[in-house]
Order: sequence, then C-alpha cells, then structure tokens
Amino acid sequence: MGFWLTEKHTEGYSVNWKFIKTLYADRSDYQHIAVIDTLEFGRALILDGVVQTTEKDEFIYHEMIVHPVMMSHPEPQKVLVIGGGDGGAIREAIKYKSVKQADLVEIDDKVIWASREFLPEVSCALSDKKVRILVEDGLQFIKNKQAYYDVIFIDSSDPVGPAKGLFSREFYSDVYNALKEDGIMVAQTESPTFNKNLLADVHKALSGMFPITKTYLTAIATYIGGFWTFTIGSKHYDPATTNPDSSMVNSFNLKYYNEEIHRASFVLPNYIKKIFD
Ligand code: AG3
Repeated sequence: MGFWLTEKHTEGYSVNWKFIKTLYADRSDYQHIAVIDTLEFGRALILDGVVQTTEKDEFIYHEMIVHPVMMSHPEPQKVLVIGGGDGGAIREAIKYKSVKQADLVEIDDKVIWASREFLPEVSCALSDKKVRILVEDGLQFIKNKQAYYDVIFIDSSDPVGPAKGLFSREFYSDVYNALKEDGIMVAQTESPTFNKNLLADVHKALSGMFPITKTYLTAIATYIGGFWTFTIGSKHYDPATTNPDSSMVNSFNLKYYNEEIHRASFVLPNYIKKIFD
C-alpha cells in the first residue's frame, strides 16, 4: 500500500515521493501544510506542495545553514532565525556556548505546531529556555531592530508565496541594519541549477551592502538538482578563511559539518563561479 506525491519543480521536472500515510494536512492563512510519512526519507514537512525537510537528511541542511557562520563569529550571543518554524536551524544554533538569546520569527504558527507534533527530533529545541518564539512577519519584525543581532539566519521556503519578500533587496538592507557592526547573515539561496537567476540576484544584492559576500554549497538529496546553495553577507569576518573552533559548541559530534567540510564548501565549480561574474 502507498500513495504518490508529485512535487513539481519546474514546467519540465517533477519528483515523485511514495508515502505510507498523511499524518497532518491543513491550510493556514499563508499556505497548505502537510506532514507525510515517506518510504525513503521518513517524515517530510511539505508547504504548498514543496518538500521542506525530511527526517533522513534534515541534519545536512540545518547543520550547513548554521555552523559555517556561527564558527566564523568569535562570540555569537544574540542570534535570529527568520522562518525555520520547524526548529532545525535554532536547534543547531543553541549548541554554541556563547549564545544567550536565540529568537525565531516565523509567520505561520501552524508550521510550528505541526513540527512540534510530528517532527520531534527537528523541533526539540523550540522548548529550550534560550529560545524565544515570535509568530510574526519577519519582514516587519526586522525593521524594528538596529545593530542588535550577531548572526541572522534566513531559513525560508522558495521565493514564492509567504517567503517571496525574504529574497528582496529591501529586506536584506533591513537585515544589514539589524546586525551589529561585526554581524553576519546567511540565507538559503536555492538550487544553482534551477534558480540560477535568483542566486545571481541575491549575491549581487548582498555584495552591494556587505564587504564580504560568499556563496557556499552542500548536497541534500531531499532537494533537487545536486548542489544546494547558501549565501553569506558578513560585515567583518571572512567565513572562507575561518578556522572552526570546536570548543565553541557543547559537543562537536555533528553528523555532517566538520573543519574540512567548512573549508571545502566555499570551493565553487566554474559554472557556479560564473553566475557571479
Ligand atoms: N527551507 C528550504 C527548502 C527549499 C526547498 N525547495 C525546493 N526543493 N524547491 C527548508 C526549511 C528547513 N528548515
């Protein structure tokens, strides 16, 4: 027994997921939300028909959106995740001994609820005492913060629907202002194969504001097209020349990230370098 979910990525490319059961399905004010139990990847969180995270490889995405920037800052104390209502990014961020306050600004409380209920290993840190959850529009929230955060993570869904504004120049400039003078931000910037123009635009927008802009890569089977990108805007520290210090975290037994991965992820193949020319 089983059902198939067809996840459409472009006009010419879809991925089929066999699943055993729908654990949750609902429509919020912003999007359709589902959690299904897939045959290959365990439980999956799906927003508007796009798979956001799966039990099998969420660790790759969440470790890679968090550790490269956290390790590049000598003492990150105040951190902010925009989006990321599943809690995976904040789970990684609070592993740092220096973190005193970790804010999560998610627009859709149903994403938080569904993740708490059906993805306990991803969402476990949402109950940590350092974590403050704000159910708000990140676009508005960030406008009221000046020189406040050390690190900001933009853990968004694709640039359509509720996350569209999280890829805009105006939003990045608000993020810039919300960071302290040596602050650093990172955004998930999609697939270099299917979202080349978006990646080029984000990189360009950030390079116009931050002295240091770096795109880095990882591979996440749950997503599409091989590589997945993240793009950093940094006011002071260069993540590409950072030597990660494992004593910054409570226990360095991560499943993906390590010192070599840190350095290697900033090495780009020529066809991706060319996107930024
Ligand atoms: N956010 C990025 C998911 C993008 C998936 N897009 C796609 N496959 N086209 C994931 C949120 C995890 N916290």
